[in-house]
This record gives sequence, structure tokens and C-alpha cells, in this order.
Amino acid sequence: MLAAQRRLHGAWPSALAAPADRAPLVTPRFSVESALTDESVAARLNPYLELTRGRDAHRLAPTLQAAPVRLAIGGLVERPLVLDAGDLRRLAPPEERVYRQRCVEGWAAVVPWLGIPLASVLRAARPRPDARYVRFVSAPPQPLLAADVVADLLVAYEEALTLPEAMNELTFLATGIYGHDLPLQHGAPLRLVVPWKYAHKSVKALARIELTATRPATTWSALHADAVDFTANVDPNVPHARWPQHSEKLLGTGEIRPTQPFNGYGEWVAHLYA
Ligand SMILES: Nc1nc2c(c(=O)[nH]1)N[C@H]1C(S)=C(S)[C@@H](COP(=O)(O)O)O[C@H]1N2
Ligand SMILES: [Mo]
Repeated sequence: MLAAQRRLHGAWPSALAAPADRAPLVTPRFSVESALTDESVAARLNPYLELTRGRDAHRLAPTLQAAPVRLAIGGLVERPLVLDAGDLRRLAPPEERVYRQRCVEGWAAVVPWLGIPLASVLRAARPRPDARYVRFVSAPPQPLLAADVVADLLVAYEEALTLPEAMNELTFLATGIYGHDLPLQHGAPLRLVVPWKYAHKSVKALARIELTATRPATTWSALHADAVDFTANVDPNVPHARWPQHSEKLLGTGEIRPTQPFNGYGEWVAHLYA
């Protein structure tokens, strides 16, 4: 599996590709037991509330253009930053990470991301001692739709983590997927990936990060009366009103498998909640 992953995404033409076009580091300690989800399947079931109320963001992708990477980090930091792709590349070597993905609606996938740890960006901004939460805000590509359709869509999507969650080595900023830059429906040009949490925490088209002292409001809980709690850790033992959580269905193969606590990442994150 590992050797196959290495070959799969050898040279990576992407926003984060090193000048000499070196392959990204593969991060084997996070590798996953099951096969990658077929890319054509993963790229066709994409909740994206700024673009559509359906799951079909890929249909809109051809009519949209992703902005270049531009990430602002502010709030309770010593050093507010605005970073482009070159800045991110200088902060940390790009890595390829194969992560499990789990949506609260019950589907799961296994996806290879390219990016850098979020912690390297946060450290560069130097969080102040009073910072306790990290807020993430999207700036999606503007849909070229009729005004009455647009009125029903979100202008921006917001999520948040605690600072220790955001600093965890698993928390990832991705510019690429399956060996190329992110397509629009997966969150171009830059997205958050938090693999031990339900995927609504993983903000697409991430543009702004703000460190705060109090817990920020989040889009998912504002929209859904039956939303999971703020933490939104994948947990088979916490039932959900609408979707069973003890098992999950893999995209593509349709395999039903048991849901794992922390989506299988307890080794890295269980201590955060002990
Ligand atoms: N900006 C933004 N990010 C978002 C969403 C969204 O609506 N807008 N949906 C979330 C949800 S509910 C899921 S399941 C994942 C899906 O990511 P994927 O389409 O790359 O699989 O994106 C998350 N990130
Ligand atoms: Mo989701």
C-alpha cells in the first residue's frame, strides 16, 4: 500500500510543489488500511453550501474560477499574517497524507491530500496567551447563477477548533488532492482537513483564520437544530437524530464498516479529551 502510494503521486504539479518539482513527502505514519476512494466518486458528492444546497458542487465547477491562495491569520496573535502559496511552501515541506474522511450523514472515504500542517502557520503567527479557539472562514468562488438562486446560498462558511486541536499534528491545510491541485468542489485553492472529526469541520475555500478567546459560532450548528456538538469528534457511541453513527458506508464500493472512535485517530488525539 505504501509503495503504491509513493508511486501514485510521484511528481506533484501543484501550488505547493517545490521549485525543483520534488515529490511531496509521503507521511506513512498516517497511512490507512483500506484502498483510496476512487477519485471520480469522491469528486461527485460534495456538500458546499455557498455553491449549492445539493451535493453536486462539481456541476458548478466549470463555471467558476478559484482565486489564488491567500490566507489571512489575525485576531489574538502577535504577528498577523497574509500568506500566499509561496509563503506556505517556505513554512513547511509539502506532505502527502492519506486520511480517512467521515461525514456525519454516514458516508466515508479515503482521500490523499497534499498540504502542510496547520500548526506551522499558527506558530508563524505566534498565538497570544489569551487565544483559546481558532475560527475558520471561507471565501468561496462566486457562483455565476441567477440572483434568486444565489439568495438561498451562504456567503461564507465558518467553523472552529480549540487551539490545541488546531495545533495537533493531524490538522492539515490542503492545496491538493489525488496528485493535483484541489478542484473547486473539494475547496480550491486551500482547505482545512481535520480527519478525526466529522467532515463539516473541514472548511473549503479557507481564506481567513482568527484566534479568539471565546468559542466562535459555526455554520453547521446555526443551520441544524440537531447538529452534533461543537467538538464533532467522530464517535460511534453518540447517536444522532437523523443518521445512524455506529456504521458508515464507503463511497464507491458501498462497503459498510463500523465507525471508529475519533475516525481511527485516537492515538493522536484522544489525550486532548481525557
Ligand atoms: N466552505 C465549505 N466547506 C465545507 C462545506 C461547505 O458547505 N462549505 N461542507 C462540509 C461538509 S458537510 C463536508 S462532508 C465536507 C466535504 O468535503 P469534500 O467534498 O471534499 O469531500 O466539506 C465540508 N466543508
Ligand atoms: Mo458533511
